[in-house]
Amino acid sequence: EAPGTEQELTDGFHLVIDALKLNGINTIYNVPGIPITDLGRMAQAAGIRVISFRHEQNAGYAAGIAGYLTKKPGVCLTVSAPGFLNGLTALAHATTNCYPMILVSGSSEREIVDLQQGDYEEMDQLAIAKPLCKAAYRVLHAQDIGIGFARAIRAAVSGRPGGVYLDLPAKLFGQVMNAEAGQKSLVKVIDAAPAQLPSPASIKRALDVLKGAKRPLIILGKGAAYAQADEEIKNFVEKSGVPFLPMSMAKGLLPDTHPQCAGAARSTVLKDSDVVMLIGARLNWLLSHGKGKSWGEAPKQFIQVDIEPKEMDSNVEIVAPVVGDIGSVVSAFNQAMGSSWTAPPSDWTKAISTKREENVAKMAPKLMNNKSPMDYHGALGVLKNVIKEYPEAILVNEGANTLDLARGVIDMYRPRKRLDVGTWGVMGIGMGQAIAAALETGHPVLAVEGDSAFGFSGMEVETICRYNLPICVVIFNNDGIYRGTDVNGANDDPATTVFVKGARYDKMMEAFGGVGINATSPDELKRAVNDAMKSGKPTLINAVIDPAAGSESGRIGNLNPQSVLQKK
Ligand code: OXT
Ligand code: ADP
Ligand code: MG
Repeated sequence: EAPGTEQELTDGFHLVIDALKLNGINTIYNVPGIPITDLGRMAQAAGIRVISFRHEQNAGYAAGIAGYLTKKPGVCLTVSAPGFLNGLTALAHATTNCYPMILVSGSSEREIVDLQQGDYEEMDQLAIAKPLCKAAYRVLHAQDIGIGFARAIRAAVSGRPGGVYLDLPAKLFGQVMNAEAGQKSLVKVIDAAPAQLPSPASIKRALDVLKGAKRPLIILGKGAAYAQADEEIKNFVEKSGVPFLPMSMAKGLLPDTHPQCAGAARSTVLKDSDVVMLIGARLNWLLSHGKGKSWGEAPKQFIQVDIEPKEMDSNVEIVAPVVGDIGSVVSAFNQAMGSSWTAPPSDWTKAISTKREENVAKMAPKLMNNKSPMDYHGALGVLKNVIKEYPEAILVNEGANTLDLARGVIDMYRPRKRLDVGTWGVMGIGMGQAIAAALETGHPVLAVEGDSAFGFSGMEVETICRYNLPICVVIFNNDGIYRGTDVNGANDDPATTVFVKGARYDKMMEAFGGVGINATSPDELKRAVNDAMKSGKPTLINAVIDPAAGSESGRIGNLNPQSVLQKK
């Protein structure tokens, strides 16, 4: 270049950062390394919050749940091949759960990868990611970074949200271009998740079916929580007078203590309802595919509200499909219902309250038991009261018995406060989700973890301490998976489902400067959790649970295949 004609330059690193900032993405969940270490440093210097994890899967689960909580794509940044693969489970999980997320991964050079010449961490990442996410893109030229991010953001949040893969080869970061042209190449995505209005005919059809019901039921799923149409949904449910059943992560959309909540009468409402309106919930395994024993004998009509047209008739006939975004659909319902809507017959609502009161009364004494070592109910009785006292706190929950019993016992009062294993029932979401929940919401987090579940992401307690996050992890330590009592009759190896007996997970937290407590009774547990909620200090409580207290696979033992040959 001739002297005196130097132009201002930018490069791939800076264009990536500028593209994120322009689109209001202010947090990156990552694990550094070649070729993205400097990208993280520069992003941090440019005011983006860069949260470094110990394993990419946890960073990915953090990004996914950040997307669920904010309706903006959560961004996870990983290194090539192994880092990418570690993040990929979380990307697939986000897609399965309809969480908007972008996995941005550095990759090695196309020329070498495509000839399979053995580059550093060589892998054809784009091809591998494609079947596991909603969309996958690669950017080869600095001037395409803006478009690449725009496509990724739009794909993640529009329609049914999901995971998107964005492949950035190492060479891209160092490519330079004219700074002004670079700025012009960036795209601020306009109306990334456009409203999708339902057709008036579908609204009328749905309300007509609901009106004709003698025993109606509304099932709220995590799509309804994601939609952030909390007031509209509450108005609709209350105006209709129809009992509602919240799916696990929809708990708290309306309080579990709401008079119309049928959570504690689940079997009854599934069996005996005649019309079921699904709002942001799929008829997958969690709802026994809408058929079979748990749905009873009586004929049933389904109404389904979903943004994804292909979801209709996926398992059973949907007599009134309503395709649209939940906010628009529910407000259309509210308008079309007018001021006079007849509540469902009172014999139906009374039958439900009776069942509900029965179940609640059956559970109440179990929650008071003060045994040591604790059983699940004794320990959960304490945690139920903690969430009642701190309804703003976010509950993260995984395990088998620890998951299923906590779901039933702990009432939720506010939307999007319960974050759990989701559609796959996956272990390992715990610490990643807890960290993102604390960072994205600023509220304290209570993570209730089976000892096995915790093990999948346990190293992130260091991350919790490093960022000094208000997270209280309670480990239900029953010495194993489902139970700690299995024995191996064949040789000296431990049984396949048990861990070191009497392990002290609290010491792990102390190793990094957090508070570690060993709690052997409900009273000790109560004191420790209350201290943690008050202080906001990173805390891990090893709650000693009777190893014999759990049951195989919690509440889904029926899904285990049986051997005809095995002698019992
Ligand atoms: O109406 P009825 O009478 O039927 O009563 C119902 C409600 O009405 C009533 N109820 C109430 N009563 C009173 N008061 C209140 N408030 C109340 N609320 C409800 O209670 C009953 C039950 O209600 P519920 O729970 O709503 O209904 P139900 O029938 O259970 O619902 C069905 C389902 C399917 C919707 C529900 O069960 C559900 O959502 N289940 C999710 C299950 C799940 O996802 N489990 C996780 C996977 S298990 C297994 O795969 C595990 N693994 C393997 C593995 C995994 N998962 N991932 C990876 C990456 N690798 C491996 C492993 C390793 S679990 C696991 C570790 C386990 O060990 P841990 O140490 O972590 O945990 P522990 O078991 O504690 O040791
Ligand atoms: P749950 O596990 O709670 O039953 P699912 O994950 O099975 O919930 O279902 C969530 C559903 O919500 C998905 O089918 C998804 O397409 C839908 N969904 C997500 N966001 C919206 C939205 N804003 N409007 C309408 N439907 C949505
Ligand atoms: Mg356990």
